[in-house]
Amino acid sequence: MNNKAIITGIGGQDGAYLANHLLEKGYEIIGIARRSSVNNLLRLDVLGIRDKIEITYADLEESLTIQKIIKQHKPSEFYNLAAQSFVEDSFRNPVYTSSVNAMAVLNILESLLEYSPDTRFYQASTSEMYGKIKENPQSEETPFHPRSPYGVAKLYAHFATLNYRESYNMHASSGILFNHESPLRGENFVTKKIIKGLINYQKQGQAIELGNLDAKRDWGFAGDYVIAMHLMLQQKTPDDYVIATGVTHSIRYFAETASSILGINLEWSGENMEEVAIDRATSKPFITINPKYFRPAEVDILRGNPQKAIDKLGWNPETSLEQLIEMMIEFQRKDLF
Ligand code: NAP
Ligand code: G4F
Repeated sequence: MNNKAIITGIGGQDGAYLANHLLEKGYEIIGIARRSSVNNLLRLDVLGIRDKIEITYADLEESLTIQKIIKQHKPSEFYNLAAQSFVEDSFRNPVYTSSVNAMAVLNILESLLEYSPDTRFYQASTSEMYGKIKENPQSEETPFHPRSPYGVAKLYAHFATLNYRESYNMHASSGILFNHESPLRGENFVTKKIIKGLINYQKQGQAIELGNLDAKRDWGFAGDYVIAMHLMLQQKTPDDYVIATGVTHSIRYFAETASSILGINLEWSGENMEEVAIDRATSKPFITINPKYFRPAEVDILRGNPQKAIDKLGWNPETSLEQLIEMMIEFQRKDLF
């Protein structure tokens, strides 16, 4: 079989890192992106790989176009990374989020079954599906209880993937990925927002507004996680895998660590919505709380157990949170993205 991969969401954080990884392995890559009036392929430019990828423009909701692309290319591997990926926004746009994150995935599976049944399929599942967690840490066996329209839609796609595997013997796998970040992370997500905000504070003195500081996440590096996606599709049999570091930290800890690396001497003061982070050097608040960033239902804590991926895929999380923060800060100082 030829090494040809279709990647949806090619312009996103994971799409860019995965494309880079597969190009290094000699793959031909067809990237699906949606048309935009701004440059939504900037990450490919930053990694210097844009001209090595064949870009095809299609919205994931345009089911017939997606079908035609599959029929035309019959790829050896299909990675479905496109999604409305911002949990907070899914509360404002639940129907759209379900259309892209759930129904469009069903269309891809149907199209593959009809026109390219030997294609190996990867679905970008998520730790958000655990939501109100039933055990800690979470593994492939942990029951799901999503807490957002995003999580609910992703759970549908997760089980659709499982169902096509069981019903039609398709090589369809889901990676249950815990939060993964990088210098190329979207600026709405809390890690990038904090790092960009702190650097901006040092330059211009403008404070950052955040929401729930006490939620905890298991954060890894996106560059490590795309390696696991590829490994899943090289296995003889398809399966589901948790990809995580096994370590969890609060948003508060993330802000403290990033501040410390940047040389900002942080002191918390006040409580609840009145809590602020004070810069000891100036006595000014540089982090404040805005209730608008709280979600109608929160995922309080996530911590994954990646043992199955370690044992079966030979995968390992290589980057600590502290290394990740340093990498993000170093990149952000260049102000490229
Ligand atoms: P991301 O940076 O937000 O990228 C998502 C990509 O999907 C973007 O290129 C976006 O295009 C595209 N997209 C959105 N709606 C689309 C539509 N209707 N039609 C076509 N393309 C569309 O997300 P990411 O962090 O790379 O995540 C990749 C996947 O993994 C997503 O499915 C996400 O839900 C899932 N996931 C992420 C994490 C994480 O921590 N990063 C963890 C678990 C699972 P535009 O640039 O034009 O918006
Ligand atoms: O960075 P976040 O927006 O990521 P979230 O909601 O965990 O979702 C990310 O990870 C999922 C995997 O678990 C992916 F499936 C999903 O696509 C996405 O990549 O928020 C992390 C935490 C939340 O608890 C949120 O309430 O940070 C808290 N938070 C506090 N203040 C904030 C803020 N989040 C954002 N985005 N902005 C804030 O100001």
